[in-house]
Amino acid sequence: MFLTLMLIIGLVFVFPIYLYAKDNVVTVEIVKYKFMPQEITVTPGTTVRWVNKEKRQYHSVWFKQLNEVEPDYIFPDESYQRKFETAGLFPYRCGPHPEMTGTVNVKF
Ligand SMILES: [Cu+2]
Repeated sequence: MFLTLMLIIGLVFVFPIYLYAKDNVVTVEIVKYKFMPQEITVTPGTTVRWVNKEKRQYHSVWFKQLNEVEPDYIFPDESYQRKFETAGLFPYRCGPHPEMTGTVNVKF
């Protein structure tokens, strides 16, 4: 009886949290000097993780239009992540390669 109760509690409370947390990270790959996908739409509270899939080239994910300083470069197999709490359009670019651009569209 106790075990059944714990199992039910586990399924009802813990599992949805697990799913929620799992679904709450979106990955953008950096391949061949491109952000893939270039534009993503996420809900507020989502963490976006950029993963550098290049063989040699480093990049950065710079929200220059938010008047931020450029973050550290991300080297191959490294990643950069950022959580988006508020709705809006968030364009970014790569520091060393101004032609590399992307947008995070955060909306409900
Ligand atoms: Cu770059």
